[in-house]
Amino acid sequence: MPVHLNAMNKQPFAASVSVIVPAMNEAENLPHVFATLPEWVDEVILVDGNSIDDTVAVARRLRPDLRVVVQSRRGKGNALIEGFQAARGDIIVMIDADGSTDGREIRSFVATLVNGADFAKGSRYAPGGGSDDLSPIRSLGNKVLTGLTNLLYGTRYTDLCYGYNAFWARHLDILDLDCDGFEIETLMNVRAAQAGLIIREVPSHERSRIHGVSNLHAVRDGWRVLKTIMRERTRGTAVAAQAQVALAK
Ligand SMILES: Nc1nc2c(ncn2[C@@H]2O[C@H](COP(=O)(O)OP(=O)(O)OP(=O)(O)O)[C@@H](O)[C@H]2O)c(=O)[nH]1
Ligand SMILES: [Mg+2]
Repeated sequence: MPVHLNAMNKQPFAASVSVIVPAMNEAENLPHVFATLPEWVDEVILVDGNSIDDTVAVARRLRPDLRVVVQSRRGKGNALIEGFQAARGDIIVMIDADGSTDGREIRSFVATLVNGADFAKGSRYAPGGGSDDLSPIRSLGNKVLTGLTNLLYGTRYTDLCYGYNAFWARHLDILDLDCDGFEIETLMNVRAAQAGLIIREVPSHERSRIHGVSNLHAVRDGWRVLKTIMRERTRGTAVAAQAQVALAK
């Protein structure tokens, strides 16, 4: 039986919060990232992608209470899914380890959930959001993929491919995540919509990665995202029916 966290001391919200941080060779960035995490988060789980630098040692030094999961396969999607499975909080927040996502924004994500949303989706294009990091090619690709998703799924997303999101852990079963790569956010977004979850966008400002190089390849990963958008349509009806039953419970 899973162990659940009680929302602990200092928590401004009546829900416990797990922060999942996928990290592959991010030792130099972790001090910056962990410094932005609110003191009231209940647990931080680092999912290591078999880093060949000091990622795990640095992370443990910075946060003795850290939980470390070593992913079983490769890719950010696999890392996040295994981190989600290990989480014990009521709310799961996913952030990057490269310094591009600001932990101080966790408060708005959690507030959005506590105020009634099932899924709080970060957006760099919502009023108040922004990016120092999006190249013109990535921005164009993201806009096209976001538009296609909105057309096919009836959503009103402004930013499909963004890795800063939060959701109630109880929805993990409905999301039923099963992918390995950077298409993970797309998969979450389309499945959340198909399941009829209440989705609210949260403005977020993305900064540039501080040290190191990106693991994302625009064409390869854009193609994986596109395939996910097209493939998931056929899954829709069955999932929607299942989800309605689960949500009604
Ligand atoms: N555990 C694990 N983490 C990964 C893997 N691939 C990427 N990550 C992490 O996922 C986060 C996002 O990956 P990035 O390489 O920064 O991709 P990106 O943010 O799209 O690219 P940039 O904007 O250039 O930084 C970072 O914290 C990475 O360390 C992986 O295979 N395993
Ligand atoms: Mg990044």
